Amino acid sequence: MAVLRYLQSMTASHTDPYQLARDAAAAIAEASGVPSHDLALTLGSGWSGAADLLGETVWQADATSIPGFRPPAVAGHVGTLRSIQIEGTGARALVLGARTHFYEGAGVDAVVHGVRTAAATGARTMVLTNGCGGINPSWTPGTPVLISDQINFTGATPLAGANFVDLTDLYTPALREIAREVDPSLDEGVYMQFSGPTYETPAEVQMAKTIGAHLVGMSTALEAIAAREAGLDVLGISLVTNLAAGISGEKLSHEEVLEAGREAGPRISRLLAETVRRITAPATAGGAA
Ligand code: 8IG
Repeated sequence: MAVLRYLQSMTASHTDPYQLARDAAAAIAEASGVPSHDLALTLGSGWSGAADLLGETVWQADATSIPGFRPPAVAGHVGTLRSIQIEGTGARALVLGARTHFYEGAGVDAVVHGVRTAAATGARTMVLTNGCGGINPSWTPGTPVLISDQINFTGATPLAGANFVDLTDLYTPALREIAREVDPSLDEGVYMQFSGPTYETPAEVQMAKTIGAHLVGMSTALEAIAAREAGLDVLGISLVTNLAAGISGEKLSHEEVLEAGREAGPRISRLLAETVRRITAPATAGGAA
């Protein structure tokens, strides 16, 4: 019987994605010496430099050393996990430099493993960043845009069963407010996640525009759903690295994406660092209890 129970427990941790996330969180706590985290960030295309401005890195490791994390498939993504002590507030941030994309074909649970792990470390807030295509022609490459809402066009979901999660305020309004205090010039837009790995056709971009999207990308929407399921507040910020196909007449290239990220790096790093500092600042006396 003991052997049977052992085999069942092994099977459970290998098939239950929530258990795998708890195992990953325990491994992070053990390896880092940081028992819990307050906030987590996923750094997408163009955003990897932002971690350095957040505060002191107290631990970092190759993500593949932690259960459930896969090596990154995209040039420009860094497969590193970091625990950072936020400058000024002392809060603990878990930085996920590795993202598994839906187009890798590893399944939705692999895509949202980082978010579920963040929740299991104790994080209450998930900051999701990405590089994406912009539909609004005034958003030149290198423009950061707050995500106000999303359209999940992947045909997939991280949830299973009769789990009717409300997504009315998926991207927490109070967090968007804080980001706009840091940079009042920030625009907002609806992010539409396509499956990828192709960029859209111009006709698909026109469809996206017609149904209410302003940003098109290959990440974030599935992760935001998993974050909300876990009860996390969500902040999403896109870096428009290219105009979506057919908007400018130019062809899209991954090189262009990397270049826009490099140029916008300092500005978006400061935006992210200051926003996270304010999110994690303790409430001032006289403020909300
Ligand atoms: I960076 O134009 C980046 N990622 N779907 N479309 C989609 N994903 C993207 C794009 C884009 N640019």
